[in-house]
Amino acid sequence: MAAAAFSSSAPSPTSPSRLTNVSSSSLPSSLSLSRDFHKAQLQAQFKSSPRRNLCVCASSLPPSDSVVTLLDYGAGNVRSVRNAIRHLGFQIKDVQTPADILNADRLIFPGVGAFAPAMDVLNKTGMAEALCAYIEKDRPFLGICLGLQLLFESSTENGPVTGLGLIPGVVGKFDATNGFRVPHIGWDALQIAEDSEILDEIGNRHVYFVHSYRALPSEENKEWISSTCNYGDTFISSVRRGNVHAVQFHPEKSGDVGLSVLRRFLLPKSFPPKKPTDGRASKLAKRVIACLDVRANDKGDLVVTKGDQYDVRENTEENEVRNLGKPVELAGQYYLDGADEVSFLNITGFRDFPLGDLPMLQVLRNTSENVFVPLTVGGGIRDFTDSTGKYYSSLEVASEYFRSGADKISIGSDAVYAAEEYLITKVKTGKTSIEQISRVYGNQAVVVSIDPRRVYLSTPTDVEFKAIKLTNPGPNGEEYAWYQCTVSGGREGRPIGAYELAKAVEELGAGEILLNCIDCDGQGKGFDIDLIKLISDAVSIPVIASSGAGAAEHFSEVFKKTNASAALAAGIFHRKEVPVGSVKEHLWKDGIEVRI
Ligand code: 1PR
Repeated sequence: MAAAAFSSSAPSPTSPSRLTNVSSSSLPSSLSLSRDFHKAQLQAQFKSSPRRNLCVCASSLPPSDSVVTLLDYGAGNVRSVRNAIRHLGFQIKDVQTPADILNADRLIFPGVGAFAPAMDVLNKTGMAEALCAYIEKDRPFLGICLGLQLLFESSTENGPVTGLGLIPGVVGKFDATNGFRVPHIGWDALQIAEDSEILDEIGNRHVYFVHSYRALPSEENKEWISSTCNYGDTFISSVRRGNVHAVQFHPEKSGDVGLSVLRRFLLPKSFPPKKPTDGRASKLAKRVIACLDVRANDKGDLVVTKGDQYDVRENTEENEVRNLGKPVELAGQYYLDGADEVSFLNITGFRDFPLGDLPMLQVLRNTSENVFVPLTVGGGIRDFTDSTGKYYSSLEVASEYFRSGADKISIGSDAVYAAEEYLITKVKTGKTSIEQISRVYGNQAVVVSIDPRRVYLSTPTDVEFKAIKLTNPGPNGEEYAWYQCTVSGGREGRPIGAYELAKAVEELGAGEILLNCIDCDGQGKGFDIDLIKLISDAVSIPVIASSGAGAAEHFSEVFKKTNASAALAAGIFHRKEVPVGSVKEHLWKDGIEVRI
């Protein structure tokens, strides 16, 4: 979860003083809930909420079999959960008052963001009390991600911060010292207890996690545990007691397996107790990501394009932008083909104002209706002042992307400027886009996309940046190179190396690195193993290898020779040379765990 700059001393909702006495007119609408949340997040300090002496009374609204009540406090991308619920044929009723919680027939709580501001909103709005009352009555409940963590007594996330206190235990951060990368991002395997019910179709198949904090099993909470997952240590991946369920993974992002979890929660009586399963998941899978470089062509249509070393124009007299298809259609196809994630890079975002790019936001909205794996979007994420003089922070730009369906945002040029300044001043100002966005949405939501170019050297001491000995010497027999970062889609080289940049952005709060290589882009000759090894050994956050894939073997090579957590490709998928499924089959046969 997010590393937000808050701490809390909110009263324990399990204490007798937590019962509320609120008239519904004094309670905020979902809109003001959302506003409250953002205010809470953006305030420099978290103040403890006043103790309440309130009583929430349930009214007797008629139940409806096709309505799901959703508790969305406006902290991030709940669009995917909404889309998944609608995809399964249900309507959504948003919680606006605590009474809506108490009146729910089934309640889904997709916790998003950081623990402290979430608890702050729940306490301030009386939702905490209503949630506890609802759960204590064994009403149908499904918490997702932070929606699981908040059920515990407390969290160390910028805390200690008091939670709802329904499950014994403290939520703590993963230990990154034992070689496991934090955040825990990707598709992992579960060890499922006998009577898990909503997990019955998962079996040995992977589900998607993205978090830095987790709860550990103990004697005190063992009766709650319905599954565990092993990532460095064994943590609680789901809990269940009666009709109350919560999962640390994201069912709405776990493809058809994840949809089965939601379906079984929503329609518990419609399924046989256990279905046979055919998966073979045993640990965190290496991810295969399909990337769509998107831009407007000369006619103004948004198209998927693909460059050769970042040149996306055809080598013809017209010199038009290469057009490889429509973004929403291609993304949908890659989802069906088994891509573990889909990335959209708005490659001209650096010169346009992304919030003015409504087609791109629409692409995200439409894609997220049918694609139930994580979506990343990049391009143009930075502070911006428009032609009327109105200022938008990078956080506002990113928020719009999240609201439109993105799970992660990717920062390119702006990360380079931020890292350059940080390396000079050694001061974290809290104002860079990386810091602003990771503070509110968590570092797992912030990818930094690096666009380096090889600069050959005769000796490694020729530059002040990290240089490495090359496996294959340069065109003039040079044995060394450094990797110079660029901005504006490779158009401008900057005085910083990929190594220095990667380490700086990790310190600033990036949760993942998308590592391109301009020399290899579109060449189909394989990934730059030297570069990917250099960077994936230098940082402890996940690294996505990118640029140069031309065959399934290139994916095995990068996973065998480097510590990359994922590999991304564009051209071979767009040109249908090697489908995603064949890449994964190949990896599996080669002994590399992937989600099949
Ligand atoms: O600088 O924050 O606005 O972000 C711009 C984003 O757009 C960056 O992530 C940058 O990588 C990307 N970008 C800018 N110009 C181009 C271009 O191609 N002219 N695309 C571009 C970069 C690189 C990869 C590509 C892989 C795999 N694309 O994402 O998909 O190299 O390709 P391959 O498998 O065909 O070899 P900002």
